[in-house]
Amino acid sequence: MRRLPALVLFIAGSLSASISGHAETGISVGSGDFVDSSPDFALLRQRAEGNPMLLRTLDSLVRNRAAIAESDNPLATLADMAGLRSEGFVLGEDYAFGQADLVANARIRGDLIGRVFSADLNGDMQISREELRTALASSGNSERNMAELFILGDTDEDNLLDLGEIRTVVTQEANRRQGGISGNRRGVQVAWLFDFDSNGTLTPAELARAAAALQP
Ligand SMILES: [Ca+2]
Ligand SMILES: [Ca+2]
Repeated sequence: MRRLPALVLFIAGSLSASISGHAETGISVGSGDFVDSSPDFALLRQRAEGNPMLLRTLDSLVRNRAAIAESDNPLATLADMAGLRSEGFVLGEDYAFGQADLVANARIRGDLIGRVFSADLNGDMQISREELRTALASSGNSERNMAELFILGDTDEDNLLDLGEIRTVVTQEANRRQGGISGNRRGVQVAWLFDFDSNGTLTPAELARAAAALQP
């Protein structure tokens, strides 16, 4: 057990209104004057392993931990230093970084599925090569991506894109496009790092837990 400065306990304690139970969050401020944050720090390190950007961020936060703890608003300072503020994060509120990505991904999939099925002329929920040819002929060059998706997606090469093949190719294409948009957003990755219960939402309690984990 490592002794924590009173200020860290203040950080955790000041957020107790939003913490439903200390046992769940791992912050135990009620039973004595110290909490053991070393397992949490080890967890953050382990999660950052293999991600140079997250390792650099974590190192920088550790180097600046005194400045964070001694600032007027330690959690705000931590959020600024971690790059969270540039990503729509609001201090004191749940930050559903995971859901935002899920919604964006679903929209891309919806758009792709709509375009794929606009070629399904006989409505059997499959796209034949004939149907694709007719659809492309009537829509011009703007739908050239459709031909690529068809070739990529027809993995059994029977010249028919069935529902299973459509699902696979649409999922892959949506992930590829989204990776290009949001793959390296620092704030989202830091939110993922601090999301202790891995549910896609960084809560104020989890941010406080991360702040405590950074203090020796
Ligand atoms: Ca096929
Ligand atoms: Ca969470």
